[in-house]
Amino acid sequence: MFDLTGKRIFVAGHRGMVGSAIVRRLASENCEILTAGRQDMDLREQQQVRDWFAREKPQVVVLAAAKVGGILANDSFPAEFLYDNLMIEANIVEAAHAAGVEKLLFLGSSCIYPKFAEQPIVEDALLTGALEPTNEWYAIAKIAGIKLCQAYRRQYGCDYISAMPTNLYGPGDNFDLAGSHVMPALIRKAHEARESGAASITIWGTGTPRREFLHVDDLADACVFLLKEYSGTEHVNVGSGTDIPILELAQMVCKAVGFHGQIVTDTSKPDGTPRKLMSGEKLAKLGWRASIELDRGIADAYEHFLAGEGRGLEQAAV
Ligand code: GFB
Repeated sequence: MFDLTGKRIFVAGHRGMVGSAIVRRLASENCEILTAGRQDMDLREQQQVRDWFAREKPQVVVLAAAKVGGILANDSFPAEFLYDNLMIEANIVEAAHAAGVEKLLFLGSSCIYPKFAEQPIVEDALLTGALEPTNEWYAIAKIAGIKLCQAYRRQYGCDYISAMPTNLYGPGDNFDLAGSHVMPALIRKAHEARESGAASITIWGTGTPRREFLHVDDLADACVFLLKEYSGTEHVNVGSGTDIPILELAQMVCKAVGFHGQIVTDTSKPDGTPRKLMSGEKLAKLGWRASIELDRGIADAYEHFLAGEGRGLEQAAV
């Protein structure tokens, strides 16, 4: 439906895990990739974003820039998670419209859905119930992003679409234990425990919440697929189709890393949503499915960790 050949494509957030995966994936699309560092523009500053778009004239935008973090970071910095994300989205969508961008893909998160949504969660479940409190600020910003795309489509006819990925992991992840998501935290904890000969690792919460994990290279492939093949008002879920309890994930990570000690739970830390398995039916009908199995994905993520790729690794014993 939409040809990327020769297009000037701006990947906002190219230094992050998602943005960098999208840049890698776009390298085989015969297009021109545009990126901007913090020194070029602060995405929270409207005038800077407007000026950059007017100067660089991108034809396609992938909005992968966001303030992101795991359950504790979300819970600890509500103002930043709400303000930064609202500003980034609003500035980019408005500047894209002003600059005549032909196609824009906005990336959200599965935490936009109600805490107790029926599983697997279909796209229609949006705004049908209360959100999970640990990440409601981030979720509200992401819901606003979907609505921005819908509003600009409705009022101006812009071809702006949204994708909602599930919990992501892979190369370039954040391994800072205070801010990270569960996968990089477990990789780091298991690795450091093996290296130091520790008897156990501690995981947060009860270990019973279930999560659906998608390797970021699969997400990047889905993003390119959606840019080419999808044009519609409704957002599209992007997942792997299966979820597992956190304790089981911890066991898989320990096996991949070669740590054979105990896994202890710290129930003073939050569990968050009990389950958020998304329905991938809409995307499957369009013709896309994930291809990286969880065990292979974990091995790949661990290899990149060992290579020192990722953020928050300064104190890690890599
Ligand atoms: O990945 P995570 O931080 O985010 O946590 P959410 C997932 C589950 O893993 C929770 C447990 O039940 C955590 O309690 N967990 C166990 C750990 N050990 C650890 C650990 O060492 N570190 C971390 N971080 N978790 C986020 C949202 O929710 O998911 C964001 O806050 C976003 O808004 C993101 O949507 C995808 O899945 O709970």
